[in-house]
Parts: sequence; C-alpha cells; structure tokens
Amino acid sequence: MVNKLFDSLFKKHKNNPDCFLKLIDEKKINYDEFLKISGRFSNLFKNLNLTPNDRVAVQIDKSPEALAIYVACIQSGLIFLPLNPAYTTNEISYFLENSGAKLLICSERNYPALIEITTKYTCMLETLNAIGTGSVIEKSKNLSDDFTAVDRGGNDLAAFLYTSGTTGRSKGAMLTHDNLLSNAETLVDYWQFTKEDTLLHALPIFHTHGLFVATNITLAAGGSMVFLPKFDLDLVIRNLPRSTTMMGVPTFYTRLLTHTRFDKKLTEHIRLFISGSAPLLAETHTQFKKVTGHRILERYGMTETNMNTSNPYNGERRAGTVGLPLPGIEVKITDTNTGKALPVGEIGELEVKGPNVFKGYWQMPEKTNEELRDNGFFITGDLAQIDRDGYVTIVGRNKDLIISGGFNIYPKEIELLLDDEYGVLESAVIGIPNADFGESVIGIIVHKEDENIDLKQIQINISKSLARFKLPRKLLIISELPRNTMGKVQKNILREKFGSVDL
Ligand code: MCA
Ligand code: AMP
Repeated sequence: MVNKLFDSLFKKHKNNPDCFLKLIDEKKINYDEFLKISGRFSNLFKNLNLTPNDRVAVQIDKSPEALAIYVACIQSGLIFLPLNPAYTTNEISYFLENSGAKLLICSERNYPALIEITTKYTCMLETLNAIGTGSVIEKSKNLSDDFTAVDRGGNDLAAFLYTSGTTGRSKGAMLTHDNLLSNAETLVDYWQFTKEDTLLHALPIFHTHGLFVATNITLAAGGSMVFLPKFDLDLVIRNLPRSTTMMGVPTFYTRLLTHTRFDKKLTEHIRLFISGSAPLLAETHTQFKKVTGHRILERYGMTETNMNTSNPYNGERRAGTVGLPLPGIEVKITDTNTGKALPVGEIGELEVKGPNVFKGYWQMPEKTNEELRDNGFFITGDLAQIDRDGYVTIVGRNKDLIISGGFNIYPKEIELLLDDEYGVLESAVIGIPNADFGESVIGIIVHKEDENIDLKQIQINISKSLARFKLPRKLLIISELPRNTMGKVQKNILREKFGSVDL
C-alpha cells in the first residue's frame, strides 16, 4: 500500500518518541502518541462507513486533536475540508451543499445550530471540543490506534480549501497529495528546517499558512511546534524563548513591536521569522530589524498554490518584495488583456506554474478554465513586477479582495447582501488602511430615495450571514457611486475619498 502524503510526512514518525507538540500547560505530545490519536480517528471514520474521496468538513477550535483529524483524513484517503470557526450557519450551509461533505465535525456549542442543516444535506454530524472532548473522542477511545493507510497516489485529492471569488461564491480549491508534499519538501530545504527546530505556532489551522506551511514543514523536518490556541500577544511573548522559528501574518509582527518586552534578548533563540498571507510593510521589516536584529523573511503564496516565492534564507531579504521563485516553480508577468509575457521590470499579472499548483475548483470547470491555463500556468490575480535579479514585488491586485489580519474578504459577497437590504439602491465595499489589520472593511451605500434606511438594522441583518471578521466596520451613505465610462464602480476613487474615515 502506498499513500503519498501519509508515507512521506507521517508514517516515518510511527514509534518516534520525539516531541511533536508543546502545549501551553507544559504538556507535550510526542510523534508516536499523536499518530495513535489519528489512528483511532481513522478507525472511527471507517466505522462511520466513510470511503476514499468522501469530504470531511471540520469547523472546530484549534487543538492537537483537531490537527489529528487532518492526519486521519489523509491516512484514510478522505478529503479534508477545514472551515473557520467564525463562519455562520448560513456560510456552513453553503460549504456542505457545495462540497457534498459526508461528515461535519463541529464544537459541541454549535451542534444545535448545525444539526438542522446536516440533516438537510444527509451529512453526519460529530463533535470535537478544544479541550479534547466530544463525540469523536468518545466513539474512538476504545478503537485500535493502528490503521493501515489507504492507497493514494500523488494526483489524488488531499484537501479542499474554500476561497472566494469576484462573483461572491466560494470555490473549493482541490489540492492533491503532490501539491502539498512538493511544497513542504521544497520549503524545508529552502528555509533550512531541521529536527532541532521548534516552531512557534499561533496561526489558525483552517488555512494554508497554519495548516500546510507550518505543520507540514515541521512534520517533514521532524521538529516540534509550540502549539498555541491562537495569537495572544502575551502568550507569544512568553513562548518566544522556547522557540527557534516563528511564522505569522503581518499583524503578528506589528503587534509584537508594540509590546514593551519585545526586544533583541527575547528573540535571541529565534533563527527565523517568516511573514506571509498579506503584504508586510517595508517599514515593519525595517523596524523589526532595528528592534531585534532579525530580518523577517517574507514569502508569497495562495490557497490554490501553497507557496510560490520566498526571500532567500542566506541571501538578501529585500523589504517590500516577496523574493524569488521557489525551486521548481516558474513565475512570469503577463499583460492583463492579452496574456502575453511582459519584459523585466514591467507591471502585469503574476502567473505561476509548478507541482504546487492545484487541480482546479470543485465542480466549477468554467472557473477553473478562467484561472488555470492549458499550459499549466495559474493566473493569480495579483499585479506584480520582477526585477533583474528575479525578485518579485506584489504591487496591487487585479481582483477585488480585502485582506484583513490575514483573512481574505471578498467585497462582492458583502455587496450582494447589502443590495438586498431595505432602502439600499446599490453598494460598494472597500478596504481602507488599518494599522493593526492592514486593511479594514467599510461599506458605502446609495440610498433608495423612496425607502427609509436604518444602517444599524442593516448591520444586524447581514451579520446573520457573515462571519464577524467580514462585517463592515462602518456603513456610509453617498448620493452615487463613481463609475467609469464602462459603468464599472471606481473603487480607487472611493478608497481615496474614504481611506481615512474614523472607524
Ligand atoms: C478577528 N477579528 C477580525 C480579524 N480577526 N476582524 C478583522 N480581521 C481579522 N483578521 C475580529 C473578531 O471577529 C472579533 O470581532 C474581534 O476581531 C476580536 O476577535 P479575536 O479573535 O480576539 O481577534 P484577534 O485574536 O485579535 O485576531 C486577530 C488575528 C487573527 C490574530 C490577526 O485574525 C489571525 O490569527 N489571523 C491570521 C489569519 C491567517 O492565518 N491567514 C492565513 C490565510 P467582534 O469584536 O466584532 O466579535 S492562508 C493565506 O492567506 C495564503 C495561502 C498564504 O499566503 O499564507
Ligand atoms: P488566499 O489564498 O485566499 O489566502 O490569499 C492569497 C492572496 O493573499 C494572494 O493572491 C495575495 O493577494 C495575498 N498575499 C499572500 N501573501 C502575500 C504577501 N507576502 N504579500 C502580498 N500579498 C500576499
């Protein structure tokens, strides 16, 4: 039996007594213990009659057991589908319907709200809580921890990660065993991870960054992780001295810089700080260097591709750039209209190709064709330029996207909801600069003259369908939206006009 990802990242750790997870209560879980948890979960999945390629959706809080669910899915040939705990029942309903998931695992607190929709979609519902309790634990505690991994080749699917689009509908990016494995192996070498490394892990595990980049690298290298439930500034400060590396979104680094205890001494054990998921301001890079002596290594990736480019480990880390293409990955800049390659230094659309590039969007062939070319290049929607030395700089986006604290928010999804509200003629949602989150969401509304409008009520109404991090921090009314000659809303004008409103 061969299971590409499991054999390479997990199986080798069977009987490995080395520490894998260091928890906040000083508890430690070694590799062998961790694999036994996932072995029991795999046997539970078998008892639940799940078969290869079935989708397992999880909306659970971060915990060692939550991570073991990911491993059990890979071991069982199931497709892992992680979801943000902040999503509302409406949002979850869409993911279940679209993915056809056979099982949803949620926290006990959400069970009453979710049972109705899982019944509707004939999806099983089990529970798992952050403290390691729930039906998944109860039902698996007496099962064998031994499980022979299901046969899976490199081209088989390992995970669906949903990412939104300009239409406002989330798309399930299908990632294969090879996509995940190739990237993990490349990054271990590129960033020189070894079994001596302890990664400070404060990221969520429902996105590429905390799940695949951080976890798969640690597993590939055989190192350990200080596994924090979330990014809590004091907790991170306390745990830095027992770590050798840290990964984070830019908000982590700007918050660290505000802490009085954060200095050179506190970070002397760290060999590498890595940033991604959103632009790291050059001034943050510079200030971090001043305070700690460390040059944050910025890299660039996407849900559809994992990591594409990175500043070098040994060479020059250039602030404001996302570095060089990773080994085995091609990048090019193309004209947004013609798709033709542009000369060095010119700004255009960034396209990437390599073993990291996903297989397409689940049951959306037309979307896949729009973004994935026949020649294997994926059109990222990011505007970039590449200099003579090969360094890539992201200069903007050819897609309507807001990134707040590393979470992606698609304006269209919010505009569709606002437009349905009483008193709203039309709306535009934009991101404006925010020192903590990078960007924050605001909604701009044109009022229907013959209807009353109640902005507070609108916020309440849309909050039923939107995770809180997506909610506009402010709603404003204007008389009309600026449009170009083609009738397209000119969001750049709105960003200029409202970029500094008080939130
Ligand atoms: C929380 N809130 C937010 C955000 N996070 N609002 C806007 N943007 C956010 N990112 C809101 C909550 O809804 C809540 O609102 C209030 O802030 C407090 O919530 P809390 O959870 O306490 O917030 P926090 O702990 O301060 O969280 C901020 C955070 C977190 C630590 C920056 O958002 C985070 O961990 N971000 C990382 C995201 C990430 O991993 N991205 C990787 C994507 P209310 O008070 O109204 O209830 S992977 C990716 O992008 C690609 C592939 C890549 O390259 O990596
Ligand atoms: P997602 O795959 O949906 O999480 O988001 C990927 C998007 O995040 C990319 O297309 C970029 O727009 C943005 N992104 C990720 N890393 C960086 C970075 N280092 N600098 C600038 N933008 C980034």
